[in-house]
Amino acid sequence: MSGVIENVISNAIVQSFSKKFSDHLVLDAAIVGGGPSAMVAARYLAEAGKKVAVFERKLAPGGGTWGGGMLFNEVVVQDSALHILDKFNIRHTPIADADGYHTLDSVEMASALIYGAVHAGAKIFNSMSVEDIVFKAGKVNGLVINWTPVERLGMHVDPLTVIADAVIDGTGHPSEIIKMATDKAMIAIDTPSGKIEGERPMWVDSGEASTVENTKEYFPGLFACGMSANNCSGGYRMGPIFGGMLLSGKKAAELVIDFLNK
Ligand code: 48H
Repeated sequence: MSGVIENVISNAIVQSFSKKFSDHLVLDAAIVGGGPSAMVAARYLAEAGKKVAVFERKLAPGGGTWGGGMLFNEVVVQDSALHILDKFNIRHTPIADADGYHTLDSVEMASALIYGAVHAGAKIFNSMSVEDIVFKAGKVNGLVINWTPVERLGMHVDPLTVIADAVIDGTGHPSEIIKMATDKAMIAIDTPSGKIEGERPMWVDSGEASTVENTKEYFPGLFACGMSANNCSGGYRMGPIFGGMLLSGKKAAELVIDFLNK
């Protein structure tokens, strides 16, 4: 009974997804987590002609963007990151009594970041969790992935792998990938202790600046952006202000482009 519409739909989805997935099993850059810093990094990498994919645990990418501040779905971005908002066509309004700061709709921001990354050529694989890294001959070579429902249900199902020249940890507060690298591959990362320093309490301006400073290559081929970078290097948190996340994503892409072009 092939050729009936029910079969045509199913077959088209299976074929189309299989092609997309197999075309992205070997990458220039693999990004873990689909938060705001990762979406910006993905777009800049794709625009530079790099083959890049994002693996996001949840059904909806966007990370902590959607909820704004305490579920009031607005966030704040400062002047220095407006050029990134403008690139993604995200509208913003100046805050009357805080020179240089702007509010914006967090749902518009999340959806525009995702759309911008995908339209630039990055592929997003949602509902996929990165459960391990590929670590060969002293180098991070890629990711070990599985379906999130498999992870959540604790099903005993072996994973698949994605090979990548560069890996970006965009997993937010827990720095999951760098933690795997330090715990399981027992590598020393580029921090004072050689380990994850741990996030510090709220200090908005310090946290915003250090998020960008701490966006770097922590081990050859292994980078961190956004809150993951802050956690690795012991930066302060900053609450619902997102300029640092956007600038961190851009910086991560620039570092990875340089690394790949060497
Ligand atoms: C697949 C994974 C895995 C995994 C996690 O936290 P995020 O929004 O990322 P950032 O760093 O770009 O943005 C941080 C910002 O949202 C924030 O929390 C701020 C500004 N906080 C300040 C404060 O003071 O609290 O997103 C990370 C994403 C999430 O969508 C996770 O589901 C995903 O990564 N993720 N995906 N495999 N192992 N771990």
